[in-house]
Amino acid sequence: MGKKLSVVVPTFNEAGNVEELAHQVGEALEGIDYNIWFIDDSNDNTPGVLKELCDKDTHCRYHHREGAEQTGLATAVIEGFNMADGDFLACMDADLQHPPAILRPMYAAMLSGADMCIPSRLIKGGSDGGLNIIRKFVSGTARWMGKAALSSLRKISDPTSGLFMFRKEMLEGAELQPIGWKIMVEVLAMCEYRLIVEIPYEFHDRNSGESKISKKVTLQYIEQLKSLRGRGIRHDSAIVTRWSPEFTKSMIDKYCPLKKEGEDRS
Ligand SMILES: Nc1nc2c(ncn2[C@@H]2O[C@H](COP(=O)(O)OP(=O)(O)O)[C@@H](O)[C@H]2O)c(=O)[nH]1
Ligand SMILES: [Mg+2]
Repeated sequence: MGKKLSVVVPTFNEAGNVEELAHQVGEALEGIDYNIWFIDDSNDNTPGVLKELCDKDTHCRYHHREGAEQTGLATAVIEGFNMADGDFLACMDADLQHPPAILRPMYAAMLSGADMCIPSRLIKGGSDGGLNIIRKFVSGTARWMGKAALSSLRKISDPTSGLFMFRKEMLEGAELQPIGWKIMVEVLAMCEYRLIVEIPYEFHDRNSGESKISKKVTLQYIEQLKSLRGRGIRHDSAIVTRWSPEFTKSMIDKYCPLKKEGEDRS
């Protein structure tokens, strides 16, 4: 499986999550060439925990932005995308709300020829169980606003989450402006692509620590949508295909099968 995957993980005070995340990502990507890039703006002991983790797990790298001019989720993710060396780049939250096991079917989707893979909570086999009723309403409103503002989002069932994978070349020539939190919306509006694959996943409760979402984020999202209406490119001919849970399994078997117990791993 020759293509390298870099998983970019933005972190803000996630000391209780990063080790478990790295462990689960390692299990999910067994046999696949991968690394994890933590881009950290924490003001607690997370940098120390990340240093220890990176010292013992050679798949892990971290970049702590102490007193950086640029902080915030979107700038962190874009910085990670620019630093990472994978052929495919993924973005994933640190708090295990995005189950790391989903990375393997996402990788299979990329090997099958997709330019981008977007897991969805909202198609058959998916669930947004990790959200309370208020967050479900906020999340639904954000999706509705995004689709109303930008035609590029209309065919995508779950365009506003922070979980996606894409070919690194898609960044060439694309001017991503890191406003706010919705970095996938920026990628969907600004990058060139032909084929997007959606696969179902179950969104979970946060493992440890607290959410950092704030009202400011909502205002930044509105600002971002307004700006993208002017900057965004058209994607009228892009194709979005949706994989069922069964088909997703068969594609893992075809493109990146897990080695069975006792099988030669060389
Ligand atoms: N580097 C960085 N990461 C952030 C920042 N704010 C949030 N994050 C990370 O972004 C991800 C999503 O944040 P979270 O608080 O879980 O948002 P929620 O899932 O919408 O409640 C988590 O991995 C956070 O640690 C930030 O300012 N800088
Ligand atoms: Mg979260």
